[in-house]
Amino acid sequence: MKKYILFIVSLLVISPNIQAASKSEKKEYAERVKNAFVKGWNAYKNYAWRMDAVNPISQKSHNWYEESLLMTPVDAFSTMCLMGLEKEKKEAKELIFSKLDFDKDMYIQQFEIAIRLMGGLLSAYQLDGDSRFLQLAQDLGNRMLPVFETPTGIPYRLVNLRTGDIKSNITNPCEVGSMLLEYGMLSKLTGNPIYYEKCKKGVVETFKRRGTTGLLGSLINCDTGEWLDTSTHISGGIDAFYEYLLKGYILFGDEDLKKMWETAYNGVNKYLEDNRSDGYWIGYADMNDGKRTKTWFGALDCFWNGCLILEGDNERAEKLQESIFKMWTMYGLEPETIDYSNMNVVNPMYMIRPEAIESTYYVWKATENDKYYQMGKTMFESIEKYCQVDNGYVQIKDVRTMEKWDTLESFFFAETMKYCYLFFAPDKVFSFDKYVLNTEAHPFKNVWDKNWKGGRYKMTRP
Ligand code: DMJ
Repeated sequence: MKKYILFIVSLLVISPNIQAASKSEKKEYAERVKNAFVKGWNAYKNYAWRMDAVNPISQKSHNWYEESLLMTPVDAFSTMCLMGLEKEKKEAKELIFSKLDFDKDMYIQQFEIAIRLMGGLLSAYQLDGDSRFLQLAQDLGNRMLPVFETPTGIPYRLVNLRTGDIKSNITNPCEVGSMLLEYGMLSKLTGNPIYYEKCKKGVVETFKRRGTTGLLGSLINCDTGEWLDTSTHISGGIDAFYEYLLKGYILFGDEDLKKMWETAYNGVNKYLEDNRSDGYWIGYADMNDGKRTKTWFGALDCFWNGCLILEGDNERAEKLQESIFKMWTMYGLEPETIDYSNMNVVNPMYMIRPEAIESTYYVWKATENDKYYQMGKTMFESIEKYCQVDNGYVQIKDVRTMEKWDTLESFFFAETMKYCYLFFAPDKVFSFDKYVLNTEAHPFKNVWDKNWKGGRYKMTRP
C-alpha cells in the first residue's frame, strides 16, 4: 500500500513536468518547422521569384508550361496562414495579385491545376478573406470548364486556358474526379452550381463503369468510356478519386458520393488489402476478377490512411501505419515504391512527398497515441537531415544513397511542411471539426450550412 501511494505521489509530481516538457518541445519543433518552410520560401524568393518552382542547388527556377502560373506562392499560401507568417503572406499576396493571370495561350493539366491552384486560391480566400482570391479561382474555373464537354461527360486531361480547346482523351480516374472538392467549393462560394454539376457527372460516369470488384481501372477513354487498362490499385492515377468521394460527402453532404465511397472502400478491403503475417499492405489487382497482379505499395498510397481514419476504421489504419513507418525507416526516407513481398525497392526516389506524414498525423489525431507523435517527429527530422541543403530543401534521387535531386515541388510548401507543423502547432490552428483538407492539404470550410457538424465523418477516438 505504501509503495502504491508513493507511486501515485510520484506521478503527481512528475506529470506536470512531462506536460511542461512536451509543451516546450512542441513550441521548439513548431519554430523549427516554420524555419524550414521559410528557408524553402527564401530559396523561391531568391532564385525563382515569379516562376513556378525553384531548383535550390543550381540556384535556378523552372515553369511547368510556357509561362508561369505562380505554382509555389499559390500552393504555399494556406500554410503561411496556418503558420501565421505575416511577412511571407504579404509577399505572396502582392506577387499573386500583381502577376497571376490565367489568360494564357497554353494547354494545362486540368486536375493538377485544380488541386494546387484552384484549391490554393479557394482556401486562401477562406483563410485570408480577400475576395480577389475567389475572383481568380472563378476565372480559372471558367477557363477549365470546357474539359467536361465530351461525349461521355468524362473530362479530357488538357485545356487551353485562353481558347478553351481541349485535348488528350485518354485519362485516369484521378484526373476525372480529384477536383470535385474544388469545383464544389467554387459552386458553393459563387452560388453557381455548374462547376459541381459538370464535375460530378464525370465522376458518376466513370464510377458507373467500375469493375465487378466495385473498383476502377487505370486508364479510360473519355469519348467511348472504355477501359484501356483494368489494373486497379489505390496509387497515383486512381488515389484521390476515392479520397474525394469520402471528403466530398463530408463537405457537401451528397449521399451519392457516400454510396460510391462505401462501394470503393469495401472493394479495397476485399480485393486489394493484403493482410500478411509480415505486415498489412494494399496491393494491385484486376478490377474485374479481383486477382492480385502486383505486391507494390508506395509513397502516394499512404493517403489511404486519412480515408480510413475519417471512415472510423482505426484498426486498419493503425496496421497500415506500422507498414508505412517500416517503409519510411528502411533507409531513413521512404522510397517512392516498394515490393512488399520481399521489401525490394521498385522506385528509389523521395520526392519530398507528404502522404506518409499526412497518414501519421491523421492516425495520431484519431488515437491520441504518443507513438504516432514520435513517428511524426522522426519524419520531420529525416527531412531536415537528408533533404536540407545550404539554401533550401530538395528532393532525393535515391533513398539508398541519399543522392540529392535539385528540385522542389510546390507541395513541399502546401502539404509536407503543413502536416509537419500540425504535429506541433497550438490546437487552435487547425481542427477536423472546422476543415476538410483537399488532396493538396488546403483547408476548406463549410460556410453555407449552419448545421454542419464538422469535418469528421466518423473519426473515432478510443
Ligand atoms: C500532391 O500534388 C497531392 O497530394 C496529390 O494528391 C498527389 N501528389 C502530390 C503529393 O505527393
